[in-house]
Amino acid sequence: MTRIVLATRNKHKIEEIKTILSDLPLEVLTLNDFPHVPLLKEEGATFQENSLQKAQIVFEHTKIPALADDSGLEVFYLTGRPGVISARYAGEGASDATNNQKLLNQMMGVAPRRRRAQFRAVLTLLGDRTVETTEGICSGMLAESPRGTNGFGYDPIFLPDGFSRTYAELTAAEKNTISHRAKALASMKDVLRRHLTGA
Ligand code: ITT
Repeated sequence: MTRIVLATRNKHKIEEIKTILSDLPLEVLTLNDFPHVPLLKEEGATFQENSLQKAQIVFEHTKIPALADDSGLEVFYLTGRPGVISARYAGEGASDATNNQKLLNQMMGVAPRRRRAQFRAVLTLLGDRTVETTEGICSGMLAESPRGTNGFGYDPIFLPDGFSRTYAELTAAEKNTISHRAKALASMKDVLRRHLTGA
């Protein structure tokens, strides 16, 4: 069976990606299978750069096609922040709760119509003769306070369009139908199917 390795150490991403790819005839490995791969640095200015960098490090060390995800939340009122620094918005090693609180504090008193935000995920598949990128966006708005316990990151404060519940109040199956990651993966699955059939 064809193998790929997920170039992420985020266990929530791993769970979402594995679930969404589960109907393809692929063996999906993770960095847990390759403990010698160094920590993935993220120094790029864009999701694309970071996604490619992560895939490159993992492909270099494993020689197995690598699938990387770089993602984050973009708030229009904050001209796209936290964006590429979503994971460390309140500082290196900050918890999800601290990042959420920093963002909510910055948005305190901002009217609902100015709370538009979007999640973006950029995926890169890198192999011997392959470099493919796909992107997914999920639009919505920032909640006033955290709600829900599912998921991770900014899930408790993001209300996707068409829902009165936050990402963290959706079931995993619901989130995996509408999320930024699900959309990027839908396009990536077309790429993977082409590779699997040699087309
Ligand atoms: P890897 O680099 O190992 O993949 P990471 O968590 O550091 O893991 P990123 O640099 O791509 O990944 O940062 C993504 C951050 O954006 C993540 O830590 C969350 O804070 C946020 N994020 C991305 N997707 C999310 C989602 O589906 N739900 C909530 N927050 C998300």
